[in-house]
Amino acid sequence: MKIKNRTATALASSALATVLVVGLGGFGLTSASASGTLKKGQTFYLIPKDTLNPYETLEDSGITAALKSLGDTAIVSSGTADTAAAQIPSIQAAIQHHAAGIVIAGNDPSALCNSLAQARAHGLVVVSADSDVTCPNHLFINQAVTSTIGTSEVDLLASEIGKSGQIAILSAAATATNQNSWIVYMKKELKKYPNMKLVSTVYGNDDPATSLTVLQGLLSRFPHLRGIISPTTVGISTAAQYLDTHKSLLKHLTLTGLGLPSQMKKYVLDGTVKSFELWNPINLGRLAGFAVANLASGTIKIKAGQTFNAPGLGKYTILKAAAGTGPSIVLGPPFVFTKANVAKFNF
Ligand code: RAM
Repeated sequence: MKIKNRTATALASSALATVLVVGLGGFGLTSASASGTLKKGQTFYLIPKDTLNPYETLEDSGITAALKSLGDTAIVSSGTADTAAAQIPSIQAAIQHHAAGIVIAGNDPSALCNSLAQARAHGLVVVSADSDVTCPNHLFINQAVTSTIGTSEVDLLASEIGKSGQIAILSAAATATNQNSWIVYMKKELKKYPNMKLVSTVYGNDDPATSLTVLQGLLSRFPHLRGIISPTTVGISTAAQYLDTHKSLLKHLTLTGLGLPSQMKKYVLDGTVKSFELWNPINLGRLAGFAVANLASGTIKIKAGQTFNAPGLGKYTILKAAAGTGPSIVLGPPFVFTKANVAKFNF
C-alpha cells in the first residue's frame, strides 16, 4: 500500500490551458465560500485504481484541491496493481484513521462491498468516482453518461474506418466497472454497423507492459485488424506509442478510445491517431471532492434531487438510481480531441 499526502499546487499548472475550452468546465481555484455550513478539518481517503496511473493522479489532484479549499485533508492510498484486493488495506486504513469519508475508483463492482460496508458502519461516507461499485449507500460521480461514452467511441471509430472491418478492444482490468459498462454500450452500438466485427477484447490491467503484451498478441492473432478502441488512457497511450514505431500498421489500422491529451498530443500531431475522447479528470476529482465534503458535513444526503455547489464547476444535482447503478452525478459530456485542439490541453 502506498500513501501520499498531496497539495493543490500541482493542480495550478495543469489548470491554466483549459479554462478557455468550452465543454470541459472551469478550473477556478476559488475557495468554497458558498458552503458556509461545511465542516472544516475533516480527513478523507482517496483510493484510486492504483497509485501509478497518471490519469488517477490527475483525478486525485482535483479531489485534493477541492478538499484543501474547504480546509480538509486528503490522503491518497492504494496499491500499484488494479485489483480490489490491493484497495482493501486502504479502506481499512481509512477506518483506523477515523476518516470522514472515502472516494474510491472501484477495481471491481462487488469485491469491495464488505469493506465499504464496514467503513459505513464506522460512520464514513462513501463516494465512488470514475469507476463505480455496486454496493449500497454510496454516491457515484460519473465522468459522463455511461452509454454515451461507449456509443461515441464506436461512432468515432466507425467514421474513421468506413464502418467496416475487424475491430478489437484493448481494455483495462477485466473487472473494472467503468470499462465493462462502456463495453456493454459499445457492443449495443456495434449493432448499427453490421460490417464492423468485434473479434476480441483484451485486458492490459492499466499497466503499460501488460497492455503492450496483449496488444502484440492481438496484432499477431488478427493481422487484418482495421480498428482498436482502447477505453483507457494507459491502453491507448501504450498502443499509440507502439503504432508510432510500427508505422506500416497504420496502412490498415486505426486507433481511438479514451486518452489524456498530454500523453496523446505527440501521436495526434504526427498522424498516428486521428481522434480520441476524454473528460477533464481534474474536474472529475474536484466534483468528487466537493460531493464527499458535502455528504460528510450532512449538507446533502445520497438522494435524487439533492443539489450542491461545486465552486468553479457549477451546481450539481444527484440523479435517480437507474438499472444497475445507484444515485449518481454526471460531470458532463465527453470531449473529442483532434489535431485541431489537442495542443490546447495540458492534462
Ligand atoms: C484509465 C483508467 C480510468 C479511466 C480512464 C479513461 O486511466 O482506467 O479508470 O477512466 O483510463
